[in-house]
Order: sequence, then structure tokens, then C-alpha cells
Amino acid sequence: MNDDKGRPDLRINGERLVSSIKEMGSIGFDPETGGRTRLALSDADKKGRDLLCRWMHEEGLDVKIDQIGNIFGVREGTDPSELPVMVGSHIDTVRDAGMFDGVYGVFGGLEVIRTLNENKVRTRKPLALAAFTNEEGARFQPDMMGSLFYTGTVGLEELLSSKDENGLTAADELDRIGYRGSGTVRAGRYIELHIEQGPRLYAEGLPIGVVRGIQGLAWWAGEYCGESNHAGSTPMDMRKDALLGVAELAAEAEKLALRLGNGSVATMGKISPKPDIINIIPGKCSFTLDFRQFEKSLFEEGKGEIERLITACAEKRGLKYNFRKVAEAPAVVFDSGMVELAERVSARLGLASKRMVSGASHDAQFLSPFCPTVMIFVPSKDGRSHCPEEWTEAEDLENGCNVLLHSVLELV
Ligand code: HGY
Ligand code: MN
Ligand code: MN
Repeated sequence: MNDDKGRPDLRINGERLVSSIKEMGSIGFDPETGGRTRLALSDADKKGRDLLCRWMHEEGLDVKIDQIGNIFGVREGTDPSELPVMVGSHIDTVRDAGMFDGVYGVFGGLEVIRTLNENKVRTRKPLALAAFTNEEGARFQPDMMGSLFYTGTVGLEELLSSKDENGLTAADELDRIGYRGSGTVRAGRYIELHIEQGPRLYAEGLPIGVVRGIQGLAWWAGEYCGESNHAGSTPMDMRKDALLGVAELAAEAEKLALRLGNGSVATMGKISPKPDIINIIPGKCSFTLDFRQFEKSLFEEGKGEIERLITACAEKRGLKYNFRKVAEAPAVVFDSGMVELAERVSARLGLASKRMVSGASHDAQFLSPFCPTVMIFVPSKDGRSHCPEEWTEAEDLENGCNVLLHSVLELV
């Protein structure tokens, strides 16, 4: 059946989409926390990859794995000289994650392909489904490793030499789970469907966000070194407490984000005092910092200030310090034609949308300079994400996936 412009008037199968997301959500599930953990290149990530590849094969896709473990499934078009329209996201998770972050974009893309297949729709251009390696950066930094490699932004050797906290390299883990390949698929355009992971769509009761850009992200890992000593017998004015220096740094980073304003955010997500014992003054303390901002000059100012604060908070207490930047993704503005396409399709489907900037980083951030790119967001209940409470209603998942389907149909 076609619409009045001759386009196939299809709808995706919402129940099938939700059941696929739930099946992936059972991999790495922890009943105690209610979350699931599929850190990149772990056994759980391998199980998730195996499931995705099986489903890709069942849809007749040509599955290719590249040198960093990115998975591509290609549905061929009638004109082999055309570059594919690519859709996708990631299936790795943070620790104790919800089931939608990343998976929605991958299985939303798979649902589009299933819908085209069951309706026997042939397209001129190929359609490629991508699952990028280590988008989250929860185990190996930098995050968005798969798209950094795919777009040639960072070299393979540098990425593969990244170590997790146990000293295991990405290269060894990629080999261990059997996902180091040699294929690739070039994208002509890229669309990433994702949950918003923030509060705006849910608060405004809007079903669709059309993402016009993504804010810049910078991550650091550092360590302060002072002196371990007895908690009872060391007077307060004779201490070199590394944890206190880090605590002050966390508070200063918050003040900085508030002072810069304009959506600036700063987070110390991880600290690790040593020896981590109740009656010992922490002689060492490692930490991470995450700073984000959309506007270029404020992003630059914030990054400089963070590095100044790391130095100042250590020196104030006579602590030694070291730190390095472990990830950086500049802000991007998406292709206006792709943004307008997603808006037009939403309106045609009777779905209200708003243009927005993404607070979270995504592989689309690196695909964007490489080929015309856009993202489609759906609401996250109460703006919760990167936690077990992450939730998106089935109707919203279905709506977003229909916007993806019809955006794809206009491009292929
Ligand atoms: O935005 C994030 O923290 C993630 O790496 N995508
Ligand atoms: Mn994600
Ligand atoms: Mn995430």
C-alpha cells in the first residue's frame, strides 16, 4: 500500500520492537539492582553481540565486523553504486543500566528492516544497520571508540591499547570475545534513534525530539598523592589527605559549572581513595571528571578552568598530582537538511516535535562531520537514564521508530 506520494504507507510492529529490546535487556541483568551491565567487550557484551548478529542473519543481512569490533548488517539496494543509508547506535551499557540506551537505536533500526522485509519493499540504496563498539566508555576510555575508529578520528592502535582498571587491553578483550574483524561498510547518511536521557520531552509531553546538535564533552582521569597515616594520632594540621583534595575539587567543579552557566555540567563520577580503610588517612585518591558544554568558547574556557582547578586543589594541600585527558568530543551541529527531514516526517505522522541539543554524547557526534547525520529522540520518564529506572513507554518507542522508518524511506 502506498500513500498519496507513492511512498509505502507502512508502520513498524511496536510489540516486536519492545520484545526485542526486552530480550537484550535480559542479558547482563542483575535482579538485585534491577539494572543490566554489558560493559564493552565483556562476556555480556559478547552475548548481546551474538544475539544481534543472529537476528541480522535471520533478516538476510550481510554482516560485517570491522577491526574495532563494530558490527554492520547490510540490506542490499537495487543500485549497488549507491552508499548505504546507515541507522544504528550501540549495545554496550554502563554499569546497572536501563534497557533502552543505545539498544533502542540498534533494534529500532532492525525493526525498520524487519518491516521492510515483511512488506517486501525494495529500495534503491542499501540500508545498513550499525552497532558501534564501546560507545559508553564505562570500561575503556575514550568512549565512542567504534565511531572514533570508523571515521578515522583516532587511530586503531591507540584505541586498542586502551586498558581497563584491571590492566586488560581493548585489543585482547576484542580477540577474546571473537569480534575483531576486517570488513567495513561506508555510510552515505546516518540516523541514530535514541531515548532523550534528559527531562525535556517528558516534561513537555512531546513525543519526538529532533536533535540539531550535541554538546562538547571532555573527560579527565587523575590522581592526588599525599600521605597515609593513622586516623587517630595524626593532628588535623599535619595531614596530607588526598581524598580531601579530591572532595574539594569535586565541589569546585560544581561551582565552575554553575558560574559558567548556559547548560554547563561538571561531574566527578568516580573516586577511589587508597588504602580505603576506616582508620587510615587516604594517602592516594584517583578521580575522574566529566565536563560538557555546547557553546565552543565556553567549552574551551571550562576545559582550561578544570585543568587549573585540578592543579590548584592539589597544591593548596601540598599534594602531588597527575592527570590526563582521556576523551574529548567537540560539539557538533547536524546537517540542516537531515534535521528538516526528521521534522517533516514527524509532522506527517501527526507527531509533535521540538528541536533540541543532546546533553549526552553519541556516535552521531563523530559520524556528523563524515556524512549528513541526524538523531531522533523519544521521551525518558522523569528524565532518568544511566540507571535501572531508565524508562520509555511502548507508545513512544513505537512513534520514534515510525519516524525512523519514514525518514529512511525518504532517503533510500
Ligand atoms: O554521553 C555519555 O556519557 C556516553 O559516553 N554516551
Ligand atoms: Mn547511548
Ligand atoms: Mn549511555
